[in-house]
Amino acid sequence: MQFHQNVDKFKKIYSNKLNLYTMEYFMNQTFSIIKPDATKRNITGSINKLIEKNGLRIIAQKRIKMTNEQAELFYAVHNDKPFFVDLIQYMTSEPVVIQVLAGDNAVKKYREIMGATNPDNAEDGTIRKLFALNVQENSVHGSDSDENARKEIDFFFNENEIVG
Ligand code: IDP
Ligand code: MG
Repeated sequence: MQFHQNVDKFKKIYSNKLNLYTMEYFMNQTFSIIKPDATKRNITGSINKLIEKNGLRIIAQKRIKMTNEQAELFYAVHNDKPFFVDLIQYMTSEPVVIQVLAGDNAVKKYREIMGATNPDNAEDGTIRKLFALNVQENSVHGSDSDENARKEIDFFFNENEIVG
């Protein structure tokens, strides 16, 4: 009896701790793409420099050529938009660098570092203000919520490729 009670108690504490760690782990990661306009112009290092200078860590990174299927699934929320077909064509036109970034409030922080979707509206010093060519060729993607960050990371990375 005593033994079982202790086991239950241990399990309860352990699983609460695990949830806390898991929540913290998830809340501090975001998914990033250095887009075709940037890989084409050979400025992935300049973008990474800004990411690191602003306090985020690149804890996973690989260069891929996105397939049509990957791009269509990844941008499925935009499939009713007038720019969708062009967007898929663009995202598959050149290699991209996909990344997992870590740091406090990584999602929000990276959106700030990136700047507004349209570089004309982006703040000075942001990646998009500095490097984007136009509203489509805007150099980077960053997740817009913790939930989407998780989905996007899981879509492109295996757990053993993320090595904080
Ligand atoms: P975000 O990348 O800032 O989150 P979203 O609205 O999610 O912006 O759009 C996804 C991507 O689709 C943009 O980063 C950009 O490449 C492209 N895009 C968004 N709006 C337009 C537009 O009005 N014209 C052309 N491309 C667009
Ligand atoms: Mg978006």
